[in-house]
Amino acid sequence: QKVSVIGLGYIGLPTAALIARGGAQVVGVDVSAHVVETVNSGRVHIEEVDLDGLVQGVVSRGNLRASLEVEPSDVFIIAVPTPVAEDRAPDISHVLKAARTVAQVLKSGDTVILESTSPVGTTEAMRDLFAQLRPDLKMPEPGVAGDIAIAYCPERVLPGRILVELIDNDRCIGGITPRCARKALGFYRQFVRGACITTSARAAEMVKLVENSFRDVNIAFANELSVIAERMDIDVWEVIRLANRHPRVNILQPGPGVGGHCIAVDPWFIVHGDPENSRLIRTAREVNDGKTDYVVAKASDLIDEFPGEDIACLGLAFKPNIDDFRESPAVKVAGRLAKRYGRRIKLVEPYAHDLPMEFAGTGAELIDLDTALEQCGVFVILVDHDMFKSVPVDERADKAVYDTRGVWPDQPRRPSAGQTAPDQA
Ligand code: SAJ
Repeated sequence: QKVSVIGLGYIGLPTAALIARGGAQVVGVDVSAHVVETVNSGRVHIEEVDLDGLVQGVVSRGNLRASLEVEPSDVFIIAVPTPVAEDRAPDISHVLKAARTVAQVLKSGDTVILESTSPVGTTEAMRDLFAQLRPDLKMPEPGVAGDIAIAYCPERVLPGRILVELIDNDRCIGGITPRCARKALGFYRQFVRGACITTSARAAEMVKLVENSFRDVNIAFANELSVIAERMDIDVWEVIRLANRHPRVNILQPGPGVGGHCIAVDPWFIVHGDPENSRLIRTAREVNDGKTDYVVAKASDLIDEFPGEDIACLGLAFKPNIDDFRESPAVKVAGRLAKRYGRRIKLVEPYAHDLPMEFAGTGAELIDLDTALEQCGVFVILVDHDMFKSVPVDERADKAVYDTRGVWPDQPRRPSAGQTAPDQA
């Protein structure tokens, strides 16, 4: 069996490597010569737990190689980016471009699976494109077997756990026809341990969008609560902890906004598909994006109470304990503070080797946590890395802290410059 994976990104490369480990001949196709060279030399261009060893193994055994060109295969998996444009419209141009290259080498008996997060109707659009480019092939239709099988099968893996979740998670497999779904099911069965459940391509497309929108709406609820509680002078973390003792309540955690490239993006695909009826989903997006502006304003208020003191921004990653800074609200907040306060801003990020480009020319610098505790009087906590949780209260009792993640719940309030501490009065 020969499998081609188009797009060697965060999903495509781990998927290609896993299938190769199962013994198939896998060709990973990418538009970047750098990516192709890196993979062919047995190395990886992305950070993911255990991926480097896996890729090195399958490349050295000859089961995986990378190429700039699509080759004839039995199965094609398309895993290319589907970003949103400025106007929030989904951009499926990379999917259609990949489908065009696949169309050139398609033959009877092949299976084409789209894995990219896509607006509802994209898999059908892909079928129409194949029909147009390859009139010699019979397309699958209700009641017609067709010469090829076309399916949509979203991934739902969590960065940092991709290799485990690719195998263990349940998969939802949407066929253009039930027969197509069964063909794709046979393929995934070879390496997925989770349940594989078949449905239509349109339903499967919507399932992926709905999963991430569900999370976005629930995070928005927590973020809205955090603002309300702050105005009421109530500790939101305590409220959430206590409310979650109810057997049917499970409130998520507030933060400085929602990062990553899925949860903050996918809900727009639904909103774009039916703007009139997606009021809650749209509002959740606005609440989560608005939380980032709110945090910048609140942090600035605190900083202005302590003129002349250095400010430590703790964390830049988009979530705890990972080294992924893409679409990170922490980078947005710290970046805006750095533009405003310049060299007073010190960044503490144990997972960063260099300063992200957002900080170029601002004078902000990376320092370690111990130095920050020695030098900085104001702390803005943006990411709940385990390392930050380890600072005991006596090491930070004299700091002014704005904690967006509830990392230091026992932090005493520091009186503003000019005010006297109660115990010194
Ligand atoms: N976040 C909060 N509060 C929370 C939980 C998360 O503020 O209580 C924030 C995080 O800090 C982060 C953002 O949300 O900035 C997203 O993080 P995440 O851990 O919720 O999700 P991702 O983006 O790493 O991965 C998501 C997952 N989807 C769901 O959990 C429904 C993953 O399963 C998907 O495969 C992935 O999106 C994707 O590729 O679509």
